[in-house]
Amino acid sequence: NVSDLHSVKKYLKINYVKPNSNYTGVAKGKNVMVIHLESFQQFLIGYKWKGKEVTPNINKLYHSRNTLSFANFYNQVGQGKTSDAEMMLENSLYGLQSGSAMSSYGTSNTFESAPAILHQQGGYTTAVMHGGAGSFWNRNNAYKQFGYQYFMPLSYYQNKPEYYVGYGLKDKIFFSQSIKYIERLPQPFYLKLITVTNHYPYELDKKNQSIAPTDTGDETVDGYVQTARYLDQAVGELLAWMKKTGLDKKTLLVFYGDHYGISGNHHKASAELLKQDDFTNFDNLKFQRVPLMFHMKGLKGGIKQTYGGEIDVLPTLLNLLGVNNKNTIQFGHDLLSSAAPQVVAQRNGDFITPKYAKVGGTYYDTKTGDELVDPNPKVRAQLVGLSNQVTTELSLSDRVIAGNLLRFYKPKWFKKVKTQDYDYNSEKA
Ligand code: GP9
Ligand code: MN
Repeated sequence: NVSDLHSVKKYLKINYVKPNSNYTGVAKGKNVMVIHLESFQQFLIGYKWKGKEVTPNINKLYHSRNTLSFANFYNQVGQGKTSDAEMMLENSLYGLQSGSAMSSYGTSNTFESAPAILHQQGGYTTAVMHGGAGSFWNRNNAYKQFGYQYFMPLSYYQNKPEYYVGYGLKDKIFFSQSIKYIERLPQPFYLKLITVTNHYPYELDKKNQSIAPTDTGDETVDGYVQTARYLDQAVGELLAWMKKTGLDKKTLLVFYGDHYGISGNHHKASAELLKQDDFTNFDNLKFQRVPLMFHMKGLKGGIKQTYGGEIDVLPTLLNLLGVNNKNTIQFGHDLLSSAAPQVVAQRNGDFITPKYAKVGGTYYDTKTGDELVDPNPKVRAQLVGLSNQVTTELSLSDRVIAGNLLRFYKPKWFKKVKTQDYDYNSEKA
């Protein structure tokens, strides 16, 4: 009910962080292209197998002086996987403890999402393209509530058996067929391209394999570098096209990994990949790091050590675009702000900060990875404080979604989305 909304507003007001004004509006009016890197973990960046970089194109982007890269950026998804990542990026609201928020609440909830905000405040055309079924994760409904004007799922693409693997079109084919749609989007646009080839179980036809599988002997792990390499090449092709057409000069690119590729059930193989003797639960928490990169001609880049997560992408993006980010119901913070809180929640209540981490019932020293055995009372109080803060934040976000609280929130700067304005439900996929 409405009083829940007041609690949320109060919490967000107390925890508000002013964005970094040096970056406010540096990408104003640019197109925004969000490239969803399926199951792409941070450890892949710079990773070499048999002496070769697995992802040379993404590595180059990561180190470019025109890229803001984040070395300690964590995925924060739960069971909703990709859809939780999307929920966080579009709304700065967490996914749910169980199930998928987009599936359970995407059809009927009110949202104040990135596409609607950018359309209303920046005149953006908004679209999602994905070479998989439109109904997966309830996208065909949820995107309407998010205010996406266009959604091009698989039914908009030419499909053949050799084009497709796993959940959708192979990334190179998906990107190359997306071009004709991208070219027709009125600018500035806010466009999300969702890749899918680098998805468990990491299958790829021989012809597209350009690096040997790893040799841990864990079958569901060893193909990961091959599909990651393929995704990297697809990104390379997309960037080359953007350069050729000049679109790169007018566009802010946002790259993010949605969640792990190698789950916590593969400690032995993970240790081998990282050339470590063992792989602890703390290592597995650090394994949740994924890339976040903002790339644009002229952007003052650098590799940032700030700890953050998917919840923080929208506030960071809105600041770069110079779009209002006050009085919003968003749980994240501008990652470029020197006051960013750097407390990164995991959906299960675990967390990591530059100093401390929690996995299950165990606390760790983030710097050393050592368990904190018998911390002194002062540290103990800090740990409990952090733990409570994380739980509070998650449960307040849950209340926003489960209580559909945004229907009560009517800020001056936002007009409610009318889903009947959008018609892409007719797609047959
Ligand atoms: C399918 C895709 C996969 O459309 O986005 O979702 P995931 O299994 O990674 O959650
Ligand atoms: Mn995914």
